[in-house]
Amino acid sequence: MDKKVTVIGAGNVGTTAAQRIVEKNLADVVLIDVVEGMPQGKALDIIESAPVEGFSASIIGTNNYEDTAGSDIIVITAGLARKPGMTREDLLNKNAEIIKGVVQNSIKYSKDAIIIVVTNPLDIMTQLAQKVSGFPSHRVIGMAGILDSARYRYFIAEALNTSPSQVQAMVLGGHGDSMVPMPRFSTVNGIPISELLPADKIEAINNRTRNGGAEIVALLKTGSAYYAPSASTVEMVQSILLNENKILPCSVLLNGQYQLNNVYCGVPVRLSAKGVESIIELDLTKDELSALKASAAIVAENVAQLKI
Ligand code: TXD
Repeated sequence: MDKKVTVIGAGNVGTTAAQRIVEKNLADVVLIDVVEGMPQGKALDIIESAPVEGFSASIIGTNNYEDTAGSDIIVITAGLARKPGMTREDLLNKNAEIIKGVVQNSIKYSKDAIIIVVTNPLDIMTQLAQKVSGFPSHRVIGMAGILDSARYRYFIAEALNTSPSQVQAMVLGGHGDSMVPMPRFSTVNGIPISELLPADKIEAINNRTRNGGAEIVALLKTGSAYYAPSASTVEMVQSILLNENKILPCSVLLNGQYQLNNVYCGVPVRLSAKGVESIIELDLTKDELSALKASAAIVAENVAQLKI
């Protein structure tokens, strides 16, 4: 392949994203983790499926950043999950340390890369990655909106007993309880969902979407979602590598758009080979705009608290 993607963190999301990238022949992949042997073992297991699956992209596992040199995209999934006794703030500072370290190590070898951050708390970690890297903000992007929108799309399809691929829907804002589902911009093959579903059902779907991550955690008990998160990450990787210019909700640095400044927040953007090709500013209602601003305010507060 003439493209190279580094995936940092060979856990559930990172490895599944790596697998999807090579199976689609999008790029050669380097999977890196601090745990010795684990990324090597997972990469070997994936490449041994190549004869059966029929892909020709390569994948290696490593603990050494030199192997990541010249990457076009760096996907960051490294992080810790909250452990018993750990406050949300402890987790925030612990993951901030990890993000700082992996950004500094990886950009040494890939100065022109586009960084996609997946680690939680998403918008805060993405803003930190941009600051630490010093990269222009169009090259540091967070993944969350595609996942939240995919869940929203699926729940709408389920309620209407129709194909999920027919449903287009949008969730904006930060990746957390304050995310903002946008029923006004949600359609089934062009038909607004308000024509197809009663208001109380739409509100119930909005709420289920906001709790989509927690619903999976409650079922899995040991870990969080990774199939839909990895698929969503790879949609970004593909739009960038193939210069598709897809319009996708991503966490990006806002400077003036939506009356917000110097804060990462989920909004629709066009993703091209350049990274963020452009930010799309929708004409929001007063309520939609205030929900988006409230969501961004939580991100800004947390960024200000970071001990980095
Ligand atoms: O929508 C979204 N953005 C998200 C975010 C959707 C799903 C998961 N989301 C977050 O992604 C989740 O809350 C975590 O912060 C990350 C990764 O989730 P995953 O489920 O993959 O976590 P794992 O399986 O625990 O994997 C994390 C890996 C693990 O192998 C660690 O050894 C590794 O990260 N790790 C590191 N790798 C490299 N370098 C350093 N410093 C490091 N520290 C930990």
